Amino acid sequence: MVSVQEFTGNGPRATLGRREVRSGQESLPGERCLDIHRSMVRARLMEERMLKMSKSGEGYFWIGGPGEEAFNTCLGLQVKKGCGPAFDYLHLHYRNSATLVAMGMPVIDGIRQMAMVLTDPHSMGRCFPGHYARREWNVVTVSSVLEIRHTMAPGTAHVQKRLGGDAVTVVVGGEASTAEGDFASCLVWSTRPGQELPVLIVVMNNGWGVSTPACSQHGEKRIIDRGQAFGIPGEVVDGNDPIASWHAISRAMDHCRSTRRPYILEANVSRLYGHSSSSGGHRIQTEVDCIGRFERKLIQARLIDAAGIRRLHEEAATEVDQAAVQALREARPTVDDVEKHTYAPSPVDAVYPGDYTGLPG
Ligand SMILES: Cc1ncc(C[n+]2csc(CCOP(=O)(O)OP(=O)(O)O)c2C)c(N)n1
Repeated sequence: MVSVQEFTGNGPRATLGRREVRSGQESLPGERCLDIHRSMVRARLMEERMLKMSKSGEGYFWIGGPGEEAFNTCLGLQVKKGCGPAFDYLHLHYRNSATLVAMGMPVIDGIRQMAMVLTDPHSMGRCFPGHYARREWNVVTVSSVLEIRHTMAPGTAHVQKRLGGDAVTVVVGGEASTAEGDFASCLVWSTRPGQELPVLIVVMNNGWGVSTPACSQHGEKRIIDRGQAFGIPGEVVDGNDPIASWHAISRAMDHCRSTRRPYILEANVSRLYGHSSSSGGHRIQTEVDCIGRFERKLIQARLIDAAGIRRLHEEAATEVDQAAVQALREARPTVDDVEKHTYAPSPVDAVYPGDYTGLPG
């Protein structure tokens, strides 16, 4: 970890780290801001390396989260991480890489999925990039089929509610996908009278569904307004602002943890490289870059200087380059691996192992 002192020479991290960085009425301690910033940079450089791999033939299709790092990092840092219903369940979107990095995923694991190698812990190299699955952290497999996670989320939340405690279920999707009926199912199932569920429904609003602008599709002013009919409170936050995002996530999680009821959080974010490699994967210069904006704030607060920021980017670039070199040397899945870990073993297998011929009619 690079320290504040190393960046600025202005004094020990303990002193500078206590300095608050403000955004409007809200603030965060300097030390927290530096940790968020470093995690955002590592996630961004990991994604940019993966995008490069898609163009150089070291991988194929790319889709991911550049432009969502501010919100997604703050989400990952506030998750109650662990395995089983006493911990938070995460039903994530394919743009949640910064959440995984903030939770402690080594960047090489994201790159391994891009490189389609057997060591990819999420899918053994068999899924698209950004399609994470971590059983030990309750990260439910990301599906390319939009919004089906919204019908699964009430299931994990139901178990959490039955168990007691304060764990919540977080489900994330884009604003365009909220047009799917599964989003409505999530609202209905999270609010059945007497059986309300601790689901934090996060809508990442980047203003686009592939190439269709949101303004041509939504009669409602804000996605969160759809929660009104169900009595679900909500909030819209500037997802490009890590300080505002941190506090909005904290309020939303507190609500779900303490009331055991749902909440909708809509984060306005950028889509920095378009939809995916299929739409070119070119940098969109007109979109706000949450990292550049946060860095100007950190410099202004004298927590870091331009040289320190440059060094941090260089370190992250070296880390992801080395990860790509390593990942590309690793073995790929074979035909025999195609179906592995797709289905849990059936109880029937214990009785008739590998032979179903003796099964009763
Ligand atoms: C059920 C389903 N319908 C359509 C698609 C094709 N598709 C993939 S991404 C996407 C747009 C999603 O937009 P949004 O929900 O706003 O998320 P974003 O990609 O902008 O983050 C579509 C239509 C799909 N994957 N699954």
